[in-house]
Amino acid sequence: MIELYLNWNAVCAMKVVLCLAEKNLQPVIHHIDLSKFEQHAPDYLKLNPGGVVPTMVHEGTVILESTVMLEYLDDRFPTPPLRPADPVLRAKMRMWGKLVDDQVHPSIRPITFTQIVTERARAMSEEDRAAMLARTPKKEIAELWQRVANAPYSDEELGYYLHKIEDALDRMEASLQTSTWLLGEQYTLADIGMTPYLRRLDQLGKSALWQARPAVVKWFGRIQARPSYAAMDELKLRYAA
Ligand SMILES: N[C@@H](CCC(=O)N[C@@H](CS)C(=O)NCC(=O)O)C(=O)O
Repeated sequence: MIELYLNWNAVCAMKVVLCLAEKNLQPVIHHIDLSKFEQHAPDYLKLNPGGVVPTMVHEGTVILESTVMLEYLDDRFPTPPLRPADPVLRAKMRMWGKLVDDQVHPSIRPITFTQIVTERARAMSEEDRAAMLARTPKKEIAELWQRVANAPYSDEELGYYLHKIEDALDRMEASLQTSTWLLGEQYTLADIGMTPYLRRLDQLGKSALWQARPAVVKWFGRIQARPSYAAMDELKLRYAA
């Protein structure tokens, strides 16, 4: 049995949802309502001391970090394989994973917070916000709340983060000009890693970012046509308030 703690709207959790769907595996889902700060509940922090989703539990082992979960799933459930066999391509796959974790994810956070958290952050009383922030294990997440509540990101700052995302889109465009998927003709964890971020940008009304990148446009069309894509929307239907 695979247990997955997630929130329907968490981009990194959606990577794992996609991977499970591609492998036709049905996890037991524990929905963590981030808007109610269930990620800070003591029992959840025992599993995930960083107070973030996703968390995966398999055969009594807790696995953290979505990119690590993807490789674990491919190790334990190798059919269909979602990693290339060739070591060079496998290294490239891990480079995509690093790009997502180190560049894309941190850049999309201030954009997401600005668009969808600002109102909530400002509606909270100073006291409630201070208490919530004191409970937030990851200081970079607390900082995002502080910024959108008190010192909104400037257009220049948001432009910097968009530039980081465009850099990733440029890399995608370059790879996809000669292949169907990011690493060639095999759909892999590299494609899975990028997918929820384009979906998020699309939801934030930012799909114009890739309209001038035709290979990315076609790739995203192919991605959306895969049955696994619907698994993310199903979670939204099930859990979005
Ligand atoms: N590197 C972690 C990042 C986890 C992360 O940042 N999760 C976000 C949602 S995508 C979260 O749980 N945020 C909690 C919060 O906003 O309090 C991973 O890939 O698993």
